Amino acid sequence: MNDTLILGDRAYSSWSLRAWLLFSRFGLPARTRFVGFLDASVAEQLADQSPARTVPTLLTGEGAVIWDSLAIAEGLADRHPDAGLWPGDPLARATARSLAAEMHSGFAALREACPMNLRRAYADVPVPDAVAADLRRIETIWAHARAVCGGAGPWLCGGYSVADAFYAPVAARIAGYGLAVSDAAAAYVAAHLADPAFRRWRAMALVEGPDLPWYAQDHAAAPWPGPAPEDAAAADGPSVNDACPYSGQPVSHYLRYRGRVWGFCNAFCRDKTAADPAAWPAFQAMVAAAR
Ligand SMILES: N[C@@H](CCC(=O)N[C@@H](CS)C(=O)NCC(=O)O)C(=O)O
Repeated sequence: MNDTLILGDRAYSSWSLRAWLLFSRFGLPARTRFVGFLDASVAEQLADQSPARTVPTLLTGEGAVIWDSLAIAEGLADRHPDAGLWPGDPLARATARSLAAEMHSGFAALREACPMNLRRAYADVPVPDAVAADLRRIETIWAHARAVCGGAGPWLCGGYSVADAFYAPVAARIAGYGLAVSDAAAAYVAAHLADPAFRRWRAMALVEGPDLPWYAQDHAAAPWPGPAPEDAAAADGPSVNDACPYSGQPVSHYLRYRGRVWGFCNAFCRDKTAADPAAWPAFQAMVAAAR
């Protein structure tokens, strides 16, 4: 379909994460282009794509500019009707749409007090009443969705849907700021932290892009509450493999993992893998095949 998805800094851009998850989770191809929040205003960096002025923005192969995350979700669902972005069942679909719409327009207190930062986690974070009210509302609507259409898996409306992509950054905030929620909500947060697509985005966020000073918080530091990554570290070659597991290009950068050295075509491919080796299916398939 020749789509280009324009995104912001991975560690901080919660709306970008939502749109990227839609492509990644539903196996939809797109080129990615990034704006840097330190470089200039997002609007200036998108001047060639007016009227877009925020990320994510999707440039479709058909020539449309879609400059809003919910419109991107609806556009993808229209153009990929068999991909399952929204649940097939009408009741579950209506519930998922309500959830995504409320996220898109709501939870201002939580978003203001706890901006997403995938590079940090905090303890003893004070919770103003307005943030507590947002959390209770989130628990209520998550519990409702799980009760009416949750099914056997961990997601809100049956299989992973747009609703889950929209709440992934909320889960990251609850986890990163150590916010107390019900056991059921905590289980849903944990499902996001363990989700390989979410972990791939976070692994890339950890290794690329500047720390933005205006997101710094005074809270005490805490360990990231998601699954601990396996050990892996930059190493010298040669490697078991000659071709990068992602690009197929000749290897030039190396990583020691499970006692062997693996090669990649550039530093970013190596470093994103080192940040969370289990999250990368192509790398894991290569390791498994080399046994
Ligand atoms: N309603 C938009 C919000 C997008 C948004 O606010 N994106 C932020 C980054 S997470 C942005 O581009 N901010 C730059 C600005 O507002 O100038 C959506 O759903 O996509």
